[in-house]
Amino acid sequence: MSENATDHRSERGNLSRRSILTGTLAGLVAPTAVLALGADTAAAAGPGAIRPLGTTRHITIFAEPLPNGQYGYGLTPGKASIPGPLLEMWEGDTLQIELVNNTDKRLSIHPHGVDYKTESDGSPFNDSFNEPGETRTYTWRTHAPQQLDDGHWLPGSAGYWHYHDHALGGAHGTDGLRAGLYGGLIVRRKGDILPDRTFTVVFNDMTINNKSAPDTPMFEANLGETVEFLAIGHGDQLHTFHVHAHRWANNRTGYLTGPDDPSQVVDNADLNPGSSFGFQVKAGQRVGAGAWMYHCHVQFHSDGGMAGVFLVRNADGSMPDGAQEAIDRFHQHGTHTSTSTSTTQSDTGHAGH
Ligand SMILES: [Cu+2]
Repeated sequence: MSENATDHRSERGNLSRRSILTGTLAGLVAPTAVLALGADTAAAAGPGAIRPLGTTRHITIFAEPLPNGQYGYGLTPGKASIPGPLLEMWEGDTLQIELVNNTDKRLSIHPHGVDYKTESDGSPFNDSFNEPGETRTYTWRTHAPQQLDDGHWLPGSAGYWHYHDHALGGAHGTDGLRAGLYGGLIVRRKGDILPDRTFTVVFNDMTINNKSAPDTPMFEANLGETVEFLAIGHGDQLHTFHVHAHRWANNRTGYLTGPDDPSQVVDNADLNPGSSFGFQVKAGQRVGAGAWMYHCHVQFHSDGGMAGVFLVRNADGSMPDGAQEAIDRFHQHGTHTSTSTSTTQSDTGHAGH
């Protein structure tokens, strides 16, 4: 599996054992509390109700320097990654993040989509950041949808969100973002389908997860598995996110609620800086196992290295016919097919044309 993929399968089939924070955080959460929370959260969404329900959890995140001038967040010292760890919450949860700054730079962590006070904003503007070597706690809260007395609904926190530095190098964390200080944040609603695997895909400037083809992450799943993509945009470029042979509803979950659900079905969506979305698909459904491409559909971006492989293995995990050959071609040729003079051909980390 790619380092940017989160494998949920070991938790599947016994949802009471599934932790809301995946991977190495699993042991931090009382599983029964997660399920009880979901029930209480739904019950709280009555007219006018604002009930502070949910589990408060504490995690520690380490911001660390990486090779080549990059930086990353990690859950364990020495294990920082780009993107940082996928964080998951249920609506109603509170997350207290102790951010340890193991760098010699000022930095922070700033979330999208959740509730926080100015001191947890993560911006120098609000004097909310870690000095070099400093440890600081940031608190993120979430809430369920709320019905108003007039019958309208205010949104809950559920969504495909993200977090990032907002202080390295300036007021907006521009240097930190460029260097890799970002990650995915998913807030789920009670009843949401839990995927087998989650892939965090960040279009950051002209890279995917700070890598260029053919070094971009290869996301792997087995035929028929429920795969979740969390797509995030950063940097100075406008992007579009496209996956071959798979499509989703352009709404909160990617699923339709019924045959008459008017949500637009897409296989390509805007992924501009600061925005994010997510969806789930059944890997290879109706199209079969194989090496499928995902890429930015701005042509000089895909030609410039913003492409990768979504490998759908056979249901038993074996390689589908032709998949290895496709992957080999991807590695030999990268994604370069254009000779246009407008194509950016920096070739950083690229194989030959
Ligand atoms: Cu692009």
